[in-house]
Amino acid sequence: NPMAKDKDKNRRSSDPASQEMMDYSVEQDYETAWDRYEAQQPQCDFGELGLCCKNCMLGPCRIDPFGDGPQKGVCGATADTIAARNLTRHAAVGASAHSDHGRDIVHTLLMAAQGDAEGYEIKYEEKLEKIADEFGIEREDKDIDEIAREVAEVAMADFGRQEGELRPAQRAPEAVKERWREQGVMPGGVDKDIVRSLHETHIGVNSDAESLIKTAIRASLGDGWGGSMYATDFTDVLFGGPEPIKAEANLGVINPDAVNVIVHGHEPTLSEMIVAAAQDPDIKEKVKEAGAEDIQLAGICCTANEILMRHGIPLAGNFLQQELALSTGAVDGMVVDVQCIFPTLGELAQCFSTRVMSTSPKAKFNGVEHVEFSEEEGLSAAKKILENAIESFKERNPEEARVPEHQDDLVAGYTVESIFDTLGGTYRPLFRPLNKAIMDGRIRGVAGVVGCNNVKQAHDSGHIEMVKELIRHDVLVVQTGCSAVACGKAGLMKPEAAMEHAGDGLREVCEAVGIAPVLHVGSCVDNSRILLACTEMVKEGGLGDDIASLPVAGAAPEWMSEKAITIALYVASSGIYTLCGESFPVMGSKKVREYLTDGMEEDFGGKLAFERDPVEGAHMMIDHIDGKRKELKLDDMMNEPVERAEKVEAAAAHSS
Ligand code: SF4
Ligand code: MSK
Repeated sequence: NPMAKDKDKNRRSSDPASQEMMDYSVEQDYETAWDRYEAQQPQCDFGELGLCCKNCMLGPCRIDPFGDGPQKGVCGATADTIAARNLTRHAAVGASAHSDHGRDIVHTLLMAAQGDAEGYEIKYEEKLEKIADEFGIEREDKDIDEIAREVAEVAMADFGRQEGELRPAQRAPEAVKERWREQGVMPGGVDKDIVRSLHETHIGVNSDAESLIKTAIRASLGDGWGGSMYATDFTDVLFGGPEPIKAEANLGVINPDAVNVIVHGHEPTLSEMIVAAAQDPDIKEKVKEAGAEDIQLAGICCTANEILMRHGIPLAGNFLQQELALSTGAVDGMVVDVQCIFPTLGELAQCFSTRVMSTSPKAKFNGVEHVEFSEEEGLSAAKKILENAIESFKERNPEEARVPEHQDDLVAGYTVESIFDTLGGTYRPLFRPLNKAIMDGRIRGVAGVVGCNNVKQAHDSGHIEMVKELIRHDVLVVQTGCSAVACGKAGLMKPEAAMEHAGDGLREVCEAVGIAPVLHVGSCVDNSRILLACTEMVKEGGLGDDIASLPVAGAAPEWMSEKAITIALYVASSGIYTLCGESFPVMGSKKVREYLTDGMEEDFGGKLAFERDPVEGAHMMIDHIDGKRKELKLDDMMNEPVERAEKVEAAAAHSS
């Protein structure tokens, strides 16, 4: 691997703030993920190819990819069975992480409705009422808390559903649902489909690779159109629907003169309370007494995206910057909940006065103090966390603080609802302007570029290079997760980016409506917003009656987590071509590889592709988008802008 044994900071990250902190970390002897990656070389090829199995104690077994050694495990499982079973387990874990997060949000809504959750209230009544109507819940003569309670109970039952089809999955276009039913993957209970995936991978259960992959797809769809969708919906209901909002991104947002508190992880139930507690007069007074200028909140990973979208709280960075943020020595408190948190943070924090605080009973860390968070006492826990950070500020040695100056501006907060307003104007809440811009060729298509950072690539470069190439070719980009953070830091999420980077057609649209060519649509669970935006594009008409007929594509250029496997599976099986920058750990099985990258398209309308080079990957997506335009007979609109304008005019004259 070209990244192994390579301390060259430019090859480790393309982000200037991270490069600076990497140099500093080397100088100070602070360990980072890049060092540990280097120490892990060479990594196990059997694992990478998906050819090792330790599902029972007849093993562990491994299959020789070259055919000279064993081709079957002790039980007789082949490379196809082992790779498919491993994939199914990964997808089940990814789905469980997102969906357990979704369950927690539903639970918070239920507690808020019952008046049992301190500091929580229903902020987006219109959305709640819309969901109630969709679920067939009678609203007459009921107050908002009563409606919320009934909606939350119905949603909670979907997690444990034993019969029938998952409720939010009914939002998908008819053609998509038909396909899911035909393929036997229409999701039922969120939990049930995850449990079934695990059962099927036990020794001696399912050994048919294609059938196992479909089981993985069913559990993944239950995440994308279930657990994650509930997380997004009810986060909006509880904390408000995001609207476009300006903010800043990168380690430079850490303010050496303030009490710096970083929230890191995924669940907004805690971070929202931290935002509220930071406004508390008592806390403000304590900050003043400690001699700090203010309290500076910032975020890392998806929790960052959640509070950015609703409050404009700046982004400190993405996944691979969590240790670099601590290395500044200017972070007084880092609050973590679940997912994507390095177990090393407690150890690193010992070099400073920084207090890292875990909050979830599901995620405790060695050397990290635990401040248990519960919805019943959410605000009190948040205040305690801030008080701890204020105490650490008093102990901070300003001489040792090193904050890189880099940061950039961005606009975040786009949702299915707020894109309506931005693209159509409030007077015309439709996806018509977007579909029309695609039909007349000003926008070639739409790409969702999402996912993590991975030390196997130069941090952020996969996201930034791919996105630049896409917008240069008039593809509007929507982003979530750490990918969104990467492009926000690189200045691609501000309207001026259209002038500098977008193709003529896309620039024209961006300038007309005042948007950036790259739109921040939220956290990892908010990929469900992208599924619903595609559904709205189908509903709007003119681009076919199926998500699979839209000129759209998805990508996760630097993915690393099991959640990303789940996301890729539910996006592709919803009908979207999905490009992954790192391959799935299944390449040792020809059958699994070929099904995912080819056969799947016939069954689901979408498929996966694997390509590490981000520019090459962008062109594979553009080719796919162009293919869809051709099927829709829109291909001749994508010409030089002048020629295209003439064609659009001629077409308009013809139709009138
Ligand atoms: Fe080996 Fe089969 Fe057991 Fe896996 S399930 S460890 S292949 S014997
Ligand atoms: S946080 S899952 S590293 S996107 Fe959602 Fe980032 Fe990937 Fe975690």
